[in-house]
Formats: sequence, structure tokens, C-alpha cells
Amino acid sequence: MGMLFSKVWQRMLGSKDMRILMLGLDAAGKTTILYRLKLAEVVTTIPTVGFNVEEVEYKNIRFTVWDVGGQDKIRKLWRHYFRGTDGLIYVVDSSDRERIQDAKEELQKMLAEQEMENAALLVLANKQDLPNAMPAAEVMEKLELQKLRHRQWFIQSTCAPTGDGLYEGLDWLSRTLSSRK
Ligand SMILES: Nc1nc2c(ncn2[C@@H]2O[C@H](COP(=O)(O)OP(=O)(O)O)[C@@H](O)[C@H]2O)c(=O)[nH]1
Ligand SMILES: [Mg+2]
Repeated sequence: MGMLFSKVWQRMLGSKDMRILMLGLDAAGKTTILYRLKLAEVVTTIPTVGFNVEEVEYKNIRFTVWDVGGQDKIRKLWRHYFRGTDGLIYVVDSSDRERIQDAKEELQKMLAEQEMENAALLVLANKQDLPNAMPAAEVMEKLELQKLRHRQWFIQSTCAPTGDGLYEGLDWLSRTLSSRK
């Protein structure tokens, strides 16, 4: 898998500056993914009131990660972080049927932000190893991805601790973004 990832990185590194946001409800698996991508060593955590941001800068790529949900007041703080976003990676806990509606609403709010207008959307239907996990097709329906207009999007099943599916997802994102140059 290391080799496959390095191909994805090379493609991303050959592009212009890139801003990637990784969002999702708490416990969706975002931090686990950062570790899996070996990005965790370089993470700086910036604590703001009621809100933690993880930031990774690697050459021309900036990853910014935080938990969505909770107070709309905090949303105003986010704006600073999503200006100029090229790609949004939205991580979903596929086994959390109780909160899939929240996950959908938070995603819709995010996509409605002016600054997210051009962001390509990669949804990771994570925790596919859990027996009660919704398959990616069901996550897609619940998030109403098929209703999106003027948006490049892709959904990928993943299991963050093993890395299953991560390469495929990032490969789509890097191809999509590098073809925009
Ligand atoms: N079974 C399973 N557990 C996962 C998966 N991804 C993350 N987890 C676990 O879910 C919990 C929350 O993960 P974390 O990465 O901290 O979520 P975050 O809040 O989005 O950063 C941790 O206990 C992880 O080990 C997955 O694909 N499968
Ligand atoms: Mg986290």
C-alpha cells in the first residue's frame, strides 16, 4: 500500500497548492485516517474555544481537520479554515445509524458555504468492518448525494485502521484535482 500511496502523493505534489479539508462528526475516524496516511507525526493541534483543529502541511498540500456538529456559533470560526478549499473529505461512521441524519445535515450546511463552491467531495463510508455497517450505497442515499448538482463527488468504503479503501478514495481525489489545473 505504501507504494500506491506514494503515487497518489506524487500526483498531488505535482499540482499547485492544494487545500484539503477533512470533516465529519466526532468519532467518524478522521484522526485514525491521519495516522494511517502517516500524516499524524506532523499534525499540529490548534485548540480554539470549544473547537480543535488539526493541521498538516506537507509541501504544497495543506490538510485541515475538525469535528463538525454542535453549535452554529462555532461555524463562524471555521470560515477562516475553509477559504480556498479544493477538496472536502467527509468521513462517516457507517455503523452509526442514529447520527446519519446529523451527518447529512452537517454535510449539506458545509456544501452550502460559498467558499466550498468548487470543492470536490470525497465521502468515506468508514467502519465497513463493523457488522452493522451500512453499505456505501446506503450511506450515499442517506446523505442524498445523488441530489447534488454541479459537484464532483465520489463515495468510497473504508476501514481506517487497516487502510482498506483509503488509497482508492484519495486516488479519485488526486486525479480529480490535478485534472483541474
Ligand atoms: N471498527 C472500526 N473502528 C474505527 C474505524 N475508524 C476509526 N475507528 C475507531 O473509532 C474511534 C474514533 O476514531 P477517531 O479517528 O478518533 O475519530 P475522529 O473523532 O473522527 O477523529 C476510535 O476508537 C477508532 O479506533 C473503522 O474503520 N473501523
Ligand atoms: Mg479526531
